[in-house]
Amino acid sequence: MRTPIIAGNWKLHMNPAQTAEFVKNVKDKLPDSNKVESVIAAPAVDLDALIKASEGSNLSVAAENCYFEDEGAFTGETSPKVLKEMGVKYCIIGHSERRDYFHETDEDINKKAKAIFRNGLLPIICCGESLETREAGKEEEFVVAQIKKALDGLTSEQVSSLVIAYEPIWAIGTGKTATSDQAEEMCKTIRESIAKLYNEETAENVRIQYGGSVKPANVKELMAKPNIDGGLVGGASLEVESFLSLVNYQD
Ligand code: G2H
Repeated sequence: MRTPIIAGNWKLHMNPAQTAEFVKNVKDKLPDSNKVESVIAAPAVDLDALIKASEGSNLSVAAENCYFEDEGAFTGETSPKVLKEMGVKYCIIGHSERRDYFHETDEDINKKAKAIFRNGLLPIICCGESLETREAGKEEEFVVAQIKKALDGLTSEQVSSLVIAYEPIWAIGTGKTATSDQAEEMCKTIRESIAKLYNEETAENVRIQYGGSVKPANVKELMAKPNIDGGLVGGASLEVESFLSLVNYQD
């Protein structure tokens, strides 16, 4: 049985004081972590505040990005080794905003995935097609190729423990959600591709989130789909009440 995982992705929002206040308001209202894993991914500058504020709660902490080297002359980068030392559990990689604005390639994402595992963190690997690719009917081959490249060289044990977030680019921050059937169809395709690359057991273990305008009004319908194990939520994770309704979607 896969534990559902709802992760807020704060992107470039919030400061340390707002982070501490947010966590203070949600920490006692989160679901049992065996029922639903609640995660917040915050900007690197807020992680210390997030970790301190969430101590002793059911909240898991994620970074939004890291570099693939642990240390060295890489001005401005974030070390996965230090993220681990700080108490971070997950690190998002390959978000379409990073692929697009910061020119991250599938190879970078694969190197980051390996660096994340080397340091005892877990990756949340994002994938997803543009509107152009979907309109050309090539979305499945595009996403499967992204997954294949991101996972290259990882063991089945590692793949079993990671999270994949399917985020069609045309549904991000646009208010346009993929229908729950479109989301389910791609999450199923991703799972089948992992069964082919690895085996059935690995495919059954890996958790696959949908992301792109997830909100309290659509979370239940998405989460009812058999291959959708969670949500990666941007805009709707920034308000306390909204975040709480997302993580408590089962109530
Ligand atoms: C997609 C998502 C979070 P939003 O980027 O990763 O953002 O929920 O605002 O579409």
